[in-house]
Amino acid sequence: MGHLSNFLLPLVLALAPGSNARACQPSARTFEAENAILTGTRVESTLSGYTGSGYVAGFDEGSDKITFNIPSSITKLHDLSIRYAGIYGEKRTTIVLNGGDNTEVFFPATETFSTVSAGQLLLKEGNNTVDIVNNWGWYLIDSITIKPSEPRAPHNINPSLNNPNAGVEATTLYKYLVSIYGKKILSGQQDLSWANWINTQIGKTPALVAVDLMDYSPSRVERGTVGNSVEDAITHHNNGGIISVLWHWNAPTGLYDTEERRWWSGFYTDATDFDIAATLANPSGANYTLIIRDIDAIAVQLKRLQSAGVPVLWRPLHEAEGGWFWWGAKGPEAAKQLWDLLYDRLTEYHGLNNLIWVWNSIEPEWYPGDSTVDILSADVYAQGNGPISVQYNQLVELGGDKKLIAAAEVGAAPLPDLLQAYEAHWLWFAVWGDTFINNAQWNSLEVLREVYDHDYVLTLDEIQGWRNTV
Ligand SMILES: *[C@@H]1O[C@H](CO)[C@@H](O)[C@H](O)[C@H]1NC(C)=O
Ligand SMILES: *[C@@H]1O[C@H](CO)[C@@H](O)[C@H](O)[C@H]1NC(C)=O
Ligand SMILES: [Ca+2]
Repeated sequence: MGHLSNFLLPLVLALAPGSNARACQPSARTFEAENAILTGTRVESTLSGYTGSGYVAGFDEGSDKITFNIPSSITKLHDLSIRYAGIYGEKRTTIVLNGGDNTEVFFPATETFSTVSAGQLLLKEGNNTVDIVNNWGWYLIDSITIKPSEPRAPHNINPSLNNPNAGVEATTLYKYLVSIYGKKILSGQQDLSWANWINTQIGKTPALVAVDLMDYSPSRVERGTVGNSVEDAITHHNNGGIISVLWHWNAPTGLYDTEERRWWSGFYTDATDFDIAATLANPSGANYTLIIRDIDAIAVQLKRLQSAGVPVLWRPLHEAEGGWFWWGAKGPEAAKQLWDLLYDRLTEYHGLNNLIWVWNSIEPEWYPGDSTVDILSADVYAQGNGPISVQYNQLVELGGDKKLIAAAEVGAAPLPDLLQAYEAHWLWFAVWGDTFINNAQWNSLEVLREVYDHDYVLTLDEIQGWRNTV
């Protein structure tokens, strides 16, 4: 995990799938802001180009908002767009549905009124409220338009892995994953000990366990760490489970190791002056040699998994675009170059054919490219057990809907009814350990039971036999 952003509040939505499915729905409906309920905001008409009789301004305090009342004849997903003017530069607003579900919408700077697509809203049957709440403020709102969402088009997932020499374990796992994609989600948990904790609490075990190779990083081993996550991975594999591996790569050198920035924080940008861009620019330098040394050390661990017959959903260089880890600190070019180096060294030089390569950033400029990425993913820390559909849809776009998509780290397990309503077809979710999984603010036991007992969610007992996929 890395940086946290939590702006989602708990949401409670009554869902009646399929009810009145044939009832007549209007197509697009526009609601003028100046006719809505205004709280701390006011109608103006100085800037021309608005529709109706004006627009709403005056977003300058935290509680300032516009409330739209929106009736719906059925429970249905809708696309929301907002007509606004961002004449004071780029801004953000918060959209609140029925007093609960919260999403943030970005408003690019504009000189005139223009329309931005603002994600989806699951309107319930009856009356709904949609609030536009201040957030960064200083924007002008003309109107909103909602329209029933089209059903998601069929996915077009690549039938095979990029590595032509991928072993039978990896290719079988990939075929299995493709076969369930869009139909089910794999339950997952960071760390075997927390997967066992879930079993103790609710009697079900996650299908997927994610482990960290952090303590095998040479700059930690030098200081006495002893990794045990490979053993944990083999244990879960032998129980019929699926394994994902990430690597909090402690910088090979340049650790500050001060009171505030200890050596064991050495994967954070602010705990090291190690410069990945300068290192990659000088392949004959000593620091480049250290990078190779570290990759080779991690290859030893991945080979132990290969020897044990464990295919690995391999997710190195996670959250690169956040910049809080040193591999992302020097921008997208260095991160992509390091990804390519890892791919070549592990695949070609070390002959690791048990790896399925999972990329973990959303922004297009960070994407290393289709030929070295098998699966796309994102890490999302937002409370409320929502479907995180905004990030899902961004990843569909990033991969042209040809790549499987995973919620590789979440703070809150997504509620299956919402995943289905939003058609957010995450292949798996994995909740981070400790203060996330064992914390009712993020995941109450009631929610965990609902998730783990749901038909849409695959648990360890339900995936036995995946190795027989043909
Ligand atoms: C919806 O709101 C209208 C008034 O705006 C009210 O007459 C109606 O009863 C409400 N319907 C429901 C289902 O609450
Ligand atoms: C290698 O990295 C360390 C730590 O950032 C730095 O102090 C050193 O100057 C680098 N060496 C070279 C040759 O660039
Ligand atoms: Ca208007």
